[in-house]
Amino acid sequence: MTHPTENAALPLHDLLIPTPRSLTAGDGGPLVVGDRLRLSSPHAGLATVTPLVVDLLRAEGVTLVDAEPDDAIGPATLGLELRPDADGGANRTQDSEAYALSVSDRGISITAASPAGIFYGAQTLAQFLSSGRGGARSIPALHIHDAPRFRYRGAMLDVARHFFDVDTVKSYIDRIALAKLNHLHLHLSDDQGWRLHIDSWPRLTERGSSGAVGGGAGGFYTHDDYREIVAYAAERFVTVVPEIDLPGHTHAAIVAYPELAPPLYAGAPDSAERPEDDTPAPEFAPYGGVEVGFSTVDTRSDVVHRFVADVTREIAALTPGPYLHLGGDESLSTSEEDYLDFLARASAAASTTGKTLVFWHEAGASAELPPGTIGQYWDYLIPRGRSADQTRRFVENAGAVILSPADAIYVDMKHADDDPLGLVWADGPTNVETSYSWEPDEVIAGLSPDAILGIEAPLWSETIESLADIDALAFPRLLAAAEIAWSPRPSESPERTWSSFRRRLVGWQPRLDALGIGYTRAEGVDWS
Ligand code: TNX
Repeated sequence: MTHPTENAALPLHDLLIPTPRSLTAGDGGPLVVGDRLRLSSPHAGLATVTPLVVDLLRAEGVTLVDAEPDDAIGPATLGLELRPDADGGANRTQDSEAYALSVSDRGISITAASPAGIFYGAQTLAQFLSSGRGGARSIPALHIHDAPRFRYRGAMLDVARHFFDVDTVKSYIDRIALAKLNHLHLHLSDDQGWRLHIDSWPRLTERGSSGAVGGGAGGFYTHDDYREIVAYAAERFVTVVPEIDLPGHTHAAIVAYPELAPPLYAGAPDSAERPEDDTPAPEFAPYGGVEVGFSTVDTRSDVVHRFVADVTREIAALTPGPYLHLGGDESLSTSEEDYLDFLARASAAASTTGKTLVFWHEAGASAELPPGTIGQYWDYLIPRGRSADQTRRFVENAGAVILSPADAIYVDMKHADDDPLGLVWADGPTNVETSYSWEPDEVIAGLSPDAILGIEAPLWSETIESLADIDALAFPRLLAAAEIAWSPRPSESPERTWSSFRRRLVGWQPRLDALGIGYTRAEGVDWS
């Protein structure tokens, strides 16, 4: 077997993250790929995905040219084929994302039941091609059958603590799509800023968006900005999950509309006088710190519930995806009684939008969430306190769970003590091995595997302000999360080991470099 030219020592598997369900050698010699491939993509259903495949391969130095029937000699052919029965070797519900990739000395074919599968097959092909960037590369004859383990493979970006503009969010979407992730959760509101314009409550962005951690510039998305993000994501098979965090993490909304605050709201730490009484509504200063748990809306007031109904209605109308995330975490200034009362009323109103609601796991304390509500677990790999009970409640209520164990895949944790970026509260620093070496089925005792919708790697932005900062914290750990989300369980795949993964990260290094992704050279990996 001949190996790709510039990585002669690398076995084929070592170029692939996430590792596929199956990869076997094919018959015959290798395929030598120069700087061109002839594209055959006859199916009308591939019209939107084909340009993305062209872009992906162009980034690896390969130009796709149109197949011409009489062009007998010339570059080999890349055939893209939609076939409804293509199942990627796995007979499961997420088969619409499955694909088969075959390479022989005559050419390459990617077959899938859906455009998403074609896209993932092309992502895998791009990983093979990147090994021989700049020269001829030879790919051994092979067959891959691949399909994801989880339907929900997420990344979260906090655009509230620091704001990231549309182009930066698009770049993050490109990155998550590279790793076959398919959901982008946008944390759109927090104490420091409200980041999505709402027509019915315009001061949310007029007044509530101007701050950021450290007194930074702030910013917000217009409806058109948000639609542009959603559309860009959708083209890459990424569903946007918008989050408005309630009833805590609401100081920016209160800056905009003081009447949302409870009568004795004290304001943010070190930034407001405690008002003497509740009339007239006091003005509150924006908050640029990083403390959590000080804010709450006035949970039983009609104004607040009108606000919740208006905001959720507008966001739902702008969002084609099925989910609407309403936070519910760290409501430390809301009494348990008020919290439960608020959740019941707010979730009932929000569910009239038709969206499936998502909450952080604390909301599982409520017995009155709409059936089917999703819980996002953010406690540790070994649950503490009530977190596992609260998480199981979502499943008992006909819902499911997204796992974001903070001590494993909170990619806002420092990589190492001397990392200039990141936090440490979740048992950090968090090295790549820790991000990689955990099993979703084992986090919450008593959950059936079917109850796990998927996993998500959150990136909170207290310490980051730019795409370079995003890359430095997210990479390489986002790739660890992506492999857990996509690849088979370790018991079903010989490549699902830390020693294989750390080798494969080195195989990805030229690719990350060439794509301009500024990963951290984290400890535990033999970076070249
Ligand atoms: C906890 S996790 C938070 C966020 C912080 C994050 C920092 C969760 C639901 N809430 O408010 O930004 O820690 O890591």
